[in-house]
Amino acid sequence: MAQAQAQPNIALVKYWGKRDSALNLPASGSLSITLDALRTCTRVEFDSTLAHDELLLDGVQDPAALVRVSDCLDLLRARAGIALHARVGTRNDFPTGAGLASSASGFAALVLAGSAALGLALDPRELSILARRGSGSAARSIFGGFVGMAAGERADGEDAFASPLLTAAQWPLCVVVAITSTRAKSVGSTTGMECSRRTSPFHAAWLAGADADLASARHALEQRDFAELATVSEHSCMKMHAVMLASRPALVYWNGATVECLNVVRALRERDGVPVFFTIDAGPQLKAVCLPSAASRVAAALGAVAGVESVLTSALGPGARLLDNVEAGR
Ligand code: 2P0
Repeated sequence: MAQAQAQPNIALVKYWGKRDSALNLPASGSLSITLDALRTCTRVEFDSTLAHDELLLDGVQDPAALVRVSDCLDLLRARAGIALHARVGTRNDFPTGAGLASSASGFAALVLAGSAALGLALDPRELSILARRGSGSAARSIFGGFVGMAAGERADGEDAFASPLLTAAQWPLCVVVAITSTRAKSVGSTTGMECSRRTSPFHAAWLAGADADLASARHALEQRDFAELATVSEHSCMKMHAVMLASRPALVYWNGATVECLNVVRALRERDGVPVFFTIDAGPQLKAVCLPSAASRVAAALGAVAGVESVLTSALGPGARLLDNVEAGR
């Protein structure tokens, strides 16, 4: 038995599209920040009396999630040469499946707890590769701070893993999340990105621009250039949503409050000189990235937008880690 904690990450240069669905290989690299304030705790216990894997997600059985969890556990069992089934309990202290990257933190915590429970001593790169098999964005939540995800070129995916770029302490930015709906999204990311790959006329252009966006974001990190990071992050976000909107059927992850939050962030920066930019994922929440000195002003402005249910402020956080004493998944 082992327990692990992981946090969601938010991509600044986005991942939307795969080069291989079976191995879950991204078609382009991405760059993310790992949050501190949203947490997933997962407990994995292998038990010889179980006839199949069991999963409780926030205390409730979830057959669809169990299939993905079992597939991921199969990879760990194969590595360990062990056929035992497992009892998995996982809890999020934030809404699941609502564009807050619960699959990222979930699969990062699962592979770390599962590998430890089986006595596998995997290095972070191996954990990242295994987490990627569960969910592409989970490869990044193995690490804290700023994280780069390589698309890789190999057919076996062994070069498609994440690695740390800067620690949270090296550039302590803040993220203000404007929660505009806590309902689970209607089209999940895996289905949505496959729809975009097949049908969006903008998909090829999206992939063609990824390396330039990654280079700009890496340069911004090296220089701690907030303005450059803001420009490339908003551009990557808007291009991804353009790909989604041009898919058939159209993928519209925003609601009215999302758009109003976007306008508020742009006005704060362009009219008032506040160091803040936005990013939005496959869900209606807006994430505003800012310097810590601006966090309370950004939170107040977003909290005043009609339709914003709540606002959550987070620092950047550490990567996935094993826990000793937390009652995860009970
Ligand atoms: C990202 N997203 O880079 C992008 C931006 C959502 C929008 O990675 O199919 O749940 O499990 O690999 O990891 C969400 O995708 O998708 C995601 P799968 P995942 O953060």
